[in-house]
Amino acid sequence: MHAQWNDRESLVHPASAPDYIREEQLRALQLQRLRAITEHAYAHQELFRQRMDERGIAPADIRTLEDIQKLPFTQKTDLRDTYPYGLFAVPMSEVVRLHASSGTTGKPIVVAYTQDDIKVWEEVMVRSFACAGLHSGDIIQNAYGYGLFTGGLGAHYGVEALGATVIPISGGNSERQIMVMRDFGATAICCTPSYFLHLIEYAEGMGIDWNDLPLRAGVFGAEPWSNEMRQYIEGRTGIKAYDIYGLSEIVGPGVGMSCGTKDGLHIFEDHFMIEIVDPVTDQPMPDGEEGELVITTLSKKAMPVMRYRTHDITSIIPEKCECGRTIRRINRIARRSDDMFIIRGVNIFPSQVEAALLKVESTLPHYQIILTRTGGMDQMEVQVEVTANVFSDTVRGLEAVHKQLSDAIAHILGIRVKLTLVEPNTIERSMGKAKRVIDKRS
Ligand code: DLL
Repeated sequence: MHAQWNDRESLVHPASAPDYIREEQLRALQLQRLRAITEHAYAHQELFRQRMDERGIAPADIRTLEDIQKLPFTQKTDLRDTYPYGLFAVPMSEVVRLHASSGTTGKPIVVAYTQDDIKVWEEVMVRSFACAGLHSGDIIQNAYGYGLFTGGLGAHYGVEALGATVIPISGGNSERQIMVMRDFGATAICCTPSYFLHLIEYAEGMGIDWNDLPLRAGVFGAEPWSNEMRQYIEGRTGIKAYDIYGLSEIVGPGVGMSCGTKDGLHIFEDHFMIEIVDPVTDQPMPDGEEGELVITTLSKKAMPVMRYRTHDITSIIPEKCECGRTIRRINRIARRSDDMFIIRGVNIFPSQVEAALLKVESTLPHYQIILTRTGGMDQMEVQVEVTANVFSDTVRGLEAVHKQLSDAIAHILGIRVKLTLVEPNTIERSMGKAKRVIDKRS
């Protein structure tokens, strides 16, 4: 019989060893890598060198991990302004792969990998899958989109490096997804949580009983999703829903991953150094306090990214994890600092609306927020799907659900907003990242 590894057993995948190393060893390794990558970026990235010179800082000034605070930040605009290849730090002959992220506005950003960078990416993906208790013998359906988006190929090569079986189905064509899931006996699926919600409905429409499928885990990420959403998915399907985090600028998926304890995401700190800063003052925040996640790639050669401002809001969990991993955790990323909008002076994040909606039964977790401006005032409408039986209920029944939802939203947001209940399948489904906010203000 083959040896198997998983989260709880003492036998772990060999690639996961750094997840368990002693803290002092980890910090020493980080410092060594931070110094090397600072030198590499200084020598080969003009923008970084210029900024260092302006500040009068040299790579040799990095003597401790705290010295990272001396380094300049990198912003998304830096990647756009140097489009396409301006931040590459190796000759093109060493670049074996490009990916790109389109974002919502303007030019895409382009990211590059050397052969070694790809190996690191595979390694952190193997470690991510191991966090979900997956191993060789598992059949993993990869429904992240293949192409320039990092989700598809990132997960794909991770599954292969794990020694499990990958089904490279990519996103979309829900009927085929369900057929393949059932007929090929998928034991895990990778996709965005919003696409999985869509698959849940689809499967149930096809008369599938989740208990009849071998599917036991979902590796969901690429967009914010709430803990309530996780509970909903797990309750509805009986699978375990894991949270995988990453971003194109850093590597793609595999920067962090939740483990069996489900409390936060472990960051693969030997390759990614994390800081939390106050998004306004740029000052470091103590562990446990919320701020913007800043990430430095410690080993990426083709395109090192120093102190990247992710705009993702989270905090470092100070406590050690029960799973035994020594690498630190951050809290689930429920929002981005640039997701926020202001209605009647109140700061609002889409994730707050999601949490409110999922507290009330008879709503489906399909919702959209529509922002409009009338007479200089911003207005917000929440459209949410409710189950078919609510719709076929009496007017009084419908009103009761409306009131319950309206109260739940008002309770969380602190203001009342327009709420519209819509029939199932009214809100457009996404194959990848869901579009929660439709901004019609400009
Ligand atoms: O979404 C990479 C990825 C692919 C991650 C597949 C996980 C799974 P980008 O398209 O560059 O890369 O988008 C990165 O998506 O800054 C977060 O705002 C958001 N995001 C990614 N994962 C999560 C998550 C990929 N688990 C941006 N929770 C990031 C919350 C997430 N937000």
